[in-house]
Amino acid sequence: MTKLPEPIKWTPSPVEHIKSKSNFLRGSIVASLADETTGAIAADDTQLIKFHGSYQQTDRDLDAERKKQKLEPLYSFMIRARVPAGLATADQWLVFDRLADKYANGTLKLTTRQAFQWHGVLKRDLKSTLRGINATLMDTIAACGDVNRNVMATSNEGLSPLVSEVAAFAQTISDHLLPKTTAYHEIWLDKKLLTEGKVDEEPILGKLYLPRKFKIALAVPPYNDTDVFANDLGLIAIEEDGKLVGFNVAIGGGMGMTFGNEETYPRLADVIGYVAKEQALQVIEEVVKVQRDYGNRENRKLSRLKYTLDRLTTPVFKELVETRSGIQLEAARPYKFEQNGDVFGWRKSVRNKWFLGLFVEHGRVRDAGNYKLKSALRDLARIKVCDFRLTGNQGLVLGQIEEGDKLLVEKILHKYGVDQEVQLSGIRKNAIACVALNTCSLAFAEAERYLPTLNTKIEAILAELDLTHDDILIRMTGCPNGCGRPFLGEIGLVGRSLGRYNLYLGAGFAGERLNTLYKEMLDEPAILEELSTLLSLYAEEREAGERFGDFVVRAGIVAPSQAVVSY
Ligand code: SRM
Ligand code: SF4
Repeated sequence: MTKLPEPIKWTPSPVEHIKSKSNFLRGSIVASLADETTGAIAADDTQLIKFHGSYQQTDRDLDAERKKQKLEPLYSFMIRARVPAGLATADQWLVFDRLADKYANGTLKLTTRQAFQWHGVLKRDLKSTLRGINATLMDTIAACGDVNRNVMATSNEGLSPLVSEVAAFAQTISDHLLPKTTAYHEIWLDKKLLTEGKVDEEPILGKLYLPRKFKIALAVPPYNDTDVFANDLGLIAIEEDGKLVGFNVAIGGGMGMTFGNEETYPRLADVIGYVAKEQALQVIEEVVKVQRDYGNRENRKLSRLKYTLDRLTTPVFKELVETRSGIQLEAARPYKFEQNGDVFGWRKSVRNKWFLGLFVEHGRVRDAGNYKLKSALRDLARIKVCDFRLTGNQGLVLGQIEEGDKLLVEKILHKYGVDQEVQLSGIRKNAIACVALNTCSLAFAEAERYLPTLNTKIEAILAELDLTHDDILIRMTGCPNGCGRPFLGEIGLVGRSLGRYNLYLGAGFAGERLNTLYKEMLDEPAILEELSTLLSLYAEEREAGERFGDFVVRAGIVAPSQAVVSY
């Protein structure tokens, strides 16, 4: 056996210092909340509050004007709930809908990791909003920060008999890896008694928590709708005779990169082996602990597991996990993914309940003109005919519907103009756009507010080529951090500056091959011109059943990029 490496002693980054002196994530958040002289919180607390599920933001549309008027920026907070496997009840939906109106900007945002977000909450309303969420027995702990984030899993039980067990396991993982500090309950829920005479401990995450965010997703083949290979740790459900027996384990995925920094890159996870379901939690915990001990704590740009993996090499990382857990992974079992987008329309589960996959453009739940999605979903929640399952593609599945209620569901959707019969183009229903402006502090360009308009223009091109109903994956983000997983788009548009995007092409349709940079700094006319040429070629020269992403690679328009590998 080779000698395994020792962890490196890093010079701690500023964020490591903040965590270290925070007394298990308390910092001065209580004092910050009480300070009425500003809408902001103290600088160190802006790092710590992420662990509690919130980000301080400004309204970027107003930043310049307020600066001119010598006003402080319009500070507000984004709140993110932790929703393992994206499962929410009708009662939770109703409360969340009300919180959006009462304290936030009137919309609910369904994220690319199956979570809820509220934007625009003022400091004075933070506590009430968090308490409102907690009153529904959902919380926001570890939805952000250097911890294990929301655990994703396929939520549409109409897709496979394995889905409910896999989703329940996602909840188990989420609970197991949660921070143990009682800071959250003290600060937001006033539960002081919890800490009396008790010292906080973090047996898994450690006193300094993880070096960086950590993400886990589970997928049930043939559906890769959680983009399992974009995660630090991916688990692919393996079945035998219709029963879940275990998981293939994939490590080292991540989308984020920084323009101009060659050391950073998007990366797909490597499949390192198979583990039986009874031993899976132990292996998961050990992967987290290896990253905790070996991850870079000096340079946050290089601290995700993917960089730890490439520094140590995959075989060494795997050996560390096996040696420390005492569990040998078996050879990865065969599996096949067919798609990573959502499945729309009605599906029946093995328990004879119906599930309706619903399109929600970029996850924004609101009423717009005659399309009153927010009202429709509120009505459905009121009469409790379904539960609400968020997908990993900013979509929604209405779940557990009785046969006799199907018509009623359709009638309510129709009443509010949310008809499922509406013929969405293949490009629109598969499109993902991150939040970007006006709330994201890191955005260089628009995404959610712009992609719908751009798609309308692309739809005109597609219509001429008779490609309207071809499924094509387009993904846009306002910067290269990758929140909409743009490097897994057959067409990826990544914001460089206002109105300018890098165009990436050629990802696989099932999330198993990254795309490749094709052209830089394109404005809208240039994007449309490029896509018009490429889509025309595709319409003329594609082979039967060939996907757009595969075509551009086969035709030599772009070189193939990294694909999933097995060790
Ligand atoms: Fe993200 C940071 C929004 C999924 C990679 N992400 C942010 C912040 C919090 C900006 C910030 O740090 O100030 C964005 C808040 C915008 C806003 O106003 O809401 C933000 N990320 C989102 C969401 C809401 C996008 C969406 O439109 O759905 C997604 C929330 C997920 C959730 O519920 O937890 C979201 N972010 C992702 C994903 C996709 C995924 O996880 O499958 C990624 C790529 C995968 C990955 O992590 O590698 C992603 N977000 C990032 C990064 C880059 C991390 C990196 O390793 O380089 C940042 C920046 C950072 O961490 O420094 C970031
Ligand atoms: Fe913000 Fe960039 Fe993430 Fe979009 S990809 S939400 S612009 S950090």
